[in-house]
Amino acid sequence: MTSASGGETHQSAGGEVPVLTTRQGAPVADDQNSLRIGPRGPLAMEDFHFREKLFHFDHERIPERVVHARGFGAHGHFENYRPLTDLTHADLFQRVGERTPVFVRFSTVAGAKGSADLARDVRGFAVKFYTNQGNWDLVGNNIPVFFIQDAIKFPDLIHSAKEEPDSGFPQAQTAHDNFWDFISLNPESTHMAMWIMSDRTLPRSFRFMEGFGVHSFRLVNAEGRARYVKFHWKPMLGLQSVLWNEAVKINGADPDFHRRDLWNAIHKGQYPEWELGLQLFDDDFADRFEFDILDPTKLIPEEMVPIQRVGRLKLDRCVDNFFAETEQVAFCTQNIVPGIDFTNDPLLQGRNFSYLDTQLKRLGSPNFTELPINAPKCPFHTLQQDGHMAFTQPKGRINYEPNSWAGSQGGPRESPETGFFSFPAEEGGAKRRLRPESFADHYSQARLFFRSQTAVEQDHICAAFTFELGKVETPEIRQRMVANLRNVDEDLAERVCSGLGMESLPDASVSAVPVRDLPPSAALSILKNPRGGFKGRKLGILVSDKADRDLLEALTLAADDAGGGIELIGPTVGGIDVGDATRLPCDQSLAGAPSVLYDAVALVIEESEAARLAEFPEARDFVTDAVAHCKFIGYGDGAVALLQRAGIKPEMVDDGFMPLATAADADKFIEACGKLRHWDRAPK
Ligand code: HDE
Repeated sequence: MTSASGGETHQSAGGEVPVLTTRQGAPVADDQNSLRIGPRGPLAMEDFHFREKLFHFDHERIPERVVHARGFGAHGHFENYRPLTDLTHADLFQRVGERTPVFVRFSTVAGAKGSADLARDVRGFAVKFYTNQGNWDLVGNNIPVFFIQDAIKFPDLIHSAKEEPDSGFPQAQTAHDNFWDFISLNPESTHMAMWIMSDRTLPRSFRFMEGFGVHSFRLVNAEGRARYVKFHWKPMLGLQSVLWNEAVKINGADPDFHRRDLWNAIHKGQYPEWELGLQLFDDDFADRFEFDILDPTKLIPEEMVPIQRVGRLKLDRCVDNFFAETEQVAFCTQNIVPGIDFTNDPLLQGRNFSYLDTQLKRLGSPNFTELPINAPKCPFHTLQQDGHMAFTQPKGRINYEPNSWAGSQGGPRESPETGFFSFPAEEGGAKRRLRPESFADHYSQARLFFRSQTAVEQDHICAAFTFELGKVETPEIRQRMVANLRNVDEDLAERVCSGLGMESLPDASVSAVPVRDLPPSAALSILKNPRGGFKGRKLGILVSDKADRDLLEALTLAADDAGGGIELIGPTVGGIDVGDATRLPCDQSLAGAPSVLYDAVALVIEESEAARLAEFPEARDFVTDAVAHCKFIGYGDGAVALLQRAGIKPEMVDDGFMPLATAADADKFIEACGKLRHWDRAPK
């Protein structure tokens, strides 16, 4: 490294360090200074290195996705538990233990590429399987139903959810007039509205959420027999969400909370896994079922059609380059393989147009399929040619068929044996614009969802509606939404009505068909399905100088044994003095690590240091937030001064507070943390 006449830094190539070149390969002598006439004179136009560098920089951006712009991806594989030959001839499902490479991209829907991760929003869960018979894209969400019943309404839905066009805000939020105006005028959205106001839209991490293909698809076996299927992803670590108050604070403390979580987990070898579940049914069931299986605003309760778990998805490799992989990956619902087929779900049919179309806008050329992240990993041969950015260089004269040339000279040919055949469903009827009557029940499953939740979850739904509608400035929209909620559940409507300070409950809106009481489905609740255990979770330990080193080691060991991890949070990131020759380094400083970033917290602080720390608002917030968010709190003797100064009175110390002195206490504490939250503390 040298410093030149202007004091700028120069670092030179040599040994293993390659020479910097232009895109044309010409070596560059000086990358710090542009070519100029005289030391303080104008720049020379002939500076090809400067021009090329700026030109390329000016064109670095491509249009972000019109929806799902904010996302994060990783590589992995899918492994079969058993052959599914009876159900499908899809090559990827034929052999037990076979692994198919996958790329998965998780996303939020409404926010821009740079928006925060913890927006209250649906999460995308898009999986590209690179199978031996081509790419299969299962482009799903973390919610099993959708807002609308016809793809023609998608632009309206998304326009209403995104920033309002005049002001350009709010960003990544549905808490505004346009969105609730649209939802309240489209009763078909009510079921989805219940889901988005639930904790499902505040996942603790991508690793702790379910995925759903949403639509009914078909599986077709070698004999041509078809069954309907709904695809599910079940997280091996169980479901977990954060509280709204946490989400708001996480967005400030770490807007990359979800992508950092996935990146760190994979780098640490804690590879996230999901099981693929199939809900299989036939025409008989479809005819008997009280809703239309083509209606994407409806689900089939697991209690009615149980889920068969057929394989496991594991993500074990982060991308090398975010742009090349995560940004350029192009999922298309039309990417399907022999043995799997579409149904007439009108949303799916519309999506099959939109995804291919959008890739051309985003990636700029029909050759986006040649990008490494999008290209199949099996051999592929088409007669398509040319276009912007054609990277392959096909040989030979054949670009059409049929043709007269024999053998390989004649190029690729169709294959009736292995090729894709569409399921020969009989179709007919008058050509009309209409909504089928079988799609008309918009409230019964919304009620089913609400009544399947625990009291805590119902509280969160009521609070979310109250918050979101509280941001709506037009009283008529608030009233219309509450009128719709009366068809879902009277108690819900009353609570939202009173939360909004409305003078009286509006009349219930008119429902197209009578609303039914359906048996609750426990599978729809997060809290009724606890997985238990601290695996994959993180303990934040607030420490000070003279902290009990043995206790810290015991906590670290217990968290490790449970498959979780810890971070030490010190007054400074430089570390703490624990009486050894070397300082114990910390992972975070208190100012940058509020307790919202952790699943549970421990306070391992020496007494006099606790009194000193307690003077800092960050330390008091660390405690009061952990209490408010129903977290398990372990505390050593010394920490009592901080608890007191944070306003924790002795009568507030419930079973979620656990004294820590010995290694056995540490084990007991981590075991309790496996319950994730001490819900008894939640305000009633
Ligand atoms: Fe999408 N959706 N969508 N969507 N969607 C896109 O395609 C669209 C829908 C989903 O990580 C776009 O490549 C229409 C349902 C995910 O790259 C676009 C309709 C479900 C992703 C598009 C829907 C989804 C997208 C924008 C109504 C769950 C991100 C960028 C008929 C089953 C994929 C892009 C990724 C992305 C259109 C509804 C999931 C514009 C027209 C239902 C996970 O093509």
